[in-house]
Amino acid sequence: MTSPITTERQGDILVITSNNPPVNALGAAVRQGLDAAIKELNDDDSLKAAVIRCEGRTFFAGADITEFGKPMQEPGLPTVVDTIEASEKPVVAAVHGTALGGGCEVALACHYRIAVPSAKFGLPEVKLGILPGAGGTQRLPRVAGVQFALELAAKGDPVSAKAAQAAGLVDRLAGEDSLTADAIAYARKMADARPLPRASEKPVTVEPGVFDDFRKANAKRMRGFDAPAEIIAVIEETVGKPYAEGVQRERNGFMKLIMGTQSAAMRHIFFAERKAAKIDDVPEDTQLRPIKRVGVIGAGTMGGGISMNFLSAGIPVTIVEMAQDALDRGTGVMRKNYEGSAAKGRMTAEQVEGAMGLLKPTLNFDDLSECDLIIEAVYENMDVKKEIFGKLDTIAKPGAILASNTSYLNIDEIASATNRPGDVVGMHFFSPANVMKLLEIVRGAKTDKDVLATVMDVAKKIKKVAVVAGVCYGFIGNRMLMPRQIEANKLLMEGASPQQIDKVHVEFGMPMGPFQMGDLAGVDIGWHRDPNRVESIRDQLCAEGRWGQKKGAGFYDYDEKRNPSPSPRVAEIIAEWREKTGTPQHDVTDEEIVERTLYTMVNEGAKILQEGMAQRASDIDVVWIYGYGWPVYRGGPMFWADTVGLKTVVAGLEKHGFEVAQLLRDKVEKGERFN
Ligand code: 3H9
Repeated sequence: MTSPITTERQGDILVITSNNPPVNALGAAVRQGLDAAIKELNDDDSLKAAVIRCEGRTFFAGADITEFGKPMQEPGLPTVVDTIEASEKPVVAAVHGTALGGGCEVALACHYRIAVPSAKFGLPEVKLGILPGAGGTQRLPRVAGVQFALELAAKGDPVSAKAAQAAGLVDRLAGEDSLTADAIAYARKMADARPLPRASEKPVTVEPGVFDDFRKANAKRMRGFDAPAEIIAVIEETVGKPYAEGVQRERNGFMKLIMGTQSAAMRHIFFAERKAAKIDDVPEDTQLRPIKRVGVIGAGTMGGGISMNFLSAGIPVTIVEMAQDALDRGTGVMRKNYEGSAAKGRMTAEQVEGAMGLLKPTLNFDDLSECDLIIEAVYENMDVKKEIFGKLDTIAKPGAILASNTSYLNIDEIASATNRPGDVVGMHFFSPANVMKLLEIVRGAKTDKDVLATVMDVAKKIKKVAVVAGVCYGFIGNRMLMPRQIEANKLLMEGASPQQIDKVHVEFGMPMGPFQMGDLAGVDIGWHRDPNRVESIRDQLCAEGRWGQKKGAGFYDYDEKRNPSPSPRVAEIIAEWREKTGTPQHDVTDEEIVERTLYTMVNEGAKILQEGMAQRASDIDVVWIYGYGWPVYRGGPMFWADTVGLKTVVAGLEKHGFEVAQLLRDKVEKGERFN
C-alpha cells in the first residue's frame, strides 16, 4: 500500500506532503509516514529544514476518529508530535483549510507556522467529549497564553488565521495561492536559526483568577459536560510544571474521557449527523434540480425565519403575504433580526443590506412562478394548505419543488391537491427557523428521488442538519414529544409539581422541562379559545390569561425580566383539578418521571423505526439533539436507551403499563442495541 505521506526535495528543503482524503485525518499510515519523514530530514546532511503541508481541502483535521476504541497502532500521535518537535532541523507547518485537534497539535509541534489567511485553527476535541491528547493542553498555553488556550480547548470553536497570528500561534501569513512556495522560502530563511523555538520548552505564566473567571463565564454552556471541566483542570494543574509532567496529566485526562459514555455519545452524534445526510435508496450522484430563487408563502415568524436562511446563504427569496401590513411587519422583523446580529458583531452593515437586498416582498401570488423551490409556511390547516398547493400547481414552473413547512400534517394529502405529487416534499423547520439547526425532510409516498436529493443539498447550503422522516402525525420529533407531554400532564394530576417535572428534565441536561417549554412557546397554543369551556388544567390556565411568558404568567409566575418562580395560583388550580377528577395521589419520584416521560419517548422512537418512518435510530438521535436540545453528551434518546440498557427500558415501561414497541422487545430478545 502506498503511504499517504510523500517527501520531495526542493534543494535543501524537504517538503513533506500528506494526501489522505477527505480531511487528512491523522490515521496510522499518516503518523508512520510523518515519523519516517522527520527521520529522513535528520539523517540527511544535505537537508536543512522541512515543510509539512497537506494536499486537498485541508491541513490535518485531527486524529482519525474512526480509530478510537480500536487497538492503537504505533506510533501514537503524542509520540509523532514529540518527534517533530525534537527534530534537530527546523520544521515549518504550512496550513490551509482547518488545522483541527491533532492537526493543530502537529502545527504546534512544528518550530514555525505559516498559514493562508483563510485557514482556521481549533481544538474541537471537547465537542467529541475528549481533550487535546497530543500535547495541545501543554503547548498551546506556552505558545499563545493560558486564556487563549482555554478559549480554544474548552469551547472548541476554531479561530481565523489572523486571530491565531495575533495570539502567537501563527508566525506569518502566506499568500492565499502561494502557501507551499512561501513556506519553503520561510523554511530556508530559518534553516540556520538556533536554538530552535520548541513550544514545550517555553515558559508559561498565568494571571491569578483566570481559571475561576473562565469557569464562571462559561458555566452555562459547560453545564453537564465532563470534558470542558477536565480540560480546564488539566491546564490549571499543570501550568508552571515541566512539560513531561504536564503531558502525563493530559494523557490521564484523555484516557479517562475517551473511555466514558459522554465521549461515546458525542462521537456517535458526529457520525450520526453525517450519516443522516444519506438516503439509502437515493444514489449520491443523483442529478440535482437547480435552485436559484426560493419562494416563501407567509411572512409570519416561521416564513420570515425560513427566508432568512436563504438570504444569509446568498439565495434570493420571493416572500408572499395576503396583506400589506402583514408583509411589512414580517420584513420588518427580518431586518430587525439582522440588525440585532450586526449589533452583536456577527454581521457587517453591508452584509445586512446584502441579505435584505435579495428579498422580494410581494402580495402577488403569481410572482412565485419565478421560483425553483417554494416553501409554504402558513398556519396548520389542511384545507388552507390544499388550497395553496392547488393554486401553486397552476402557477409554479415545471420542475419547481413544492414544499410545506407543516409540523404535523399529511404530506401525501397536501400533494394530492396538485397534479405533480412527485415535486411535493415536507421541509419542517424548527422555531426560530433562522437559528435552529434541524430540518426534517418529509418524504411523501410519491416524492421524486431527485427532489429529495435536492432538498438535502439545499439544507447543507443553508447550514441545516437534515433528517428524512416518513409521513406520520408529527413526523419524528413532534411525534415523540407527544407521549412525553401526555405523561407530564398525568404526573401533574397524580402528585408531581411542574417544578419537579421540569427539574428532572433540566438535571437530565435538557435546556428546559415540558412546562417551562409550554410557557415559552405559549400555553395557549392549540387552545380552543373559549374561556367558559374548561376541561383541563391547561384550559384553566388559559381561561385565567396565564398564557405563558408573554403574559408574565403560565405554569410559573414571571417577573419583568422573565425570571420564573413557582406560582401559588397554579398550585391551587392543580389541587382543584386533582380533587375534581378524583385522581388517586401518590409520591411521584424523580425516577418515575424519567421512566414515564423519557422511556415513553424511546418507545415511540422504536415504533417510528419499526414503521420505517425514520431510516435509522441515529437519525432520531440527530432530530432530538438539533431540534429539541437533548443533551449531546447523552447521544440522543435512542443512544441513551442503549446506555441505560434496553432491558431496563422495557422493564420500566412495563412497570407503568405501557404498550411496548415490538422492535424494542425484539432487540431485547436478540441482545441488540439501537446504535
Ligand atoms: C483529535 O484530534 C484527538 C487528538 O487531540 C489526540 C489524539 C491522541 N476522523 O464533516 P465533513 C470524515 S480528535 C475521521 O462532512 P466538511 C467525515 O466523517 C479529532 N473521519 O466535511 C466525513 O465522512 P463521510 C479532532 C473524519 O468539509 C468526511 O470526513 N478533529 C474526521 O463539512 C467529510 O467530513 C475534529 O473533531 C476525523 N477527524 O468539514 C474535526 N473528520 O464522507 C472533525 C471528518 O464518510 N471534522 N471525517 O461522511 C470536522 O469538523 C469536519 O469534518 C471538517 C470538514 C471541518 C474538517
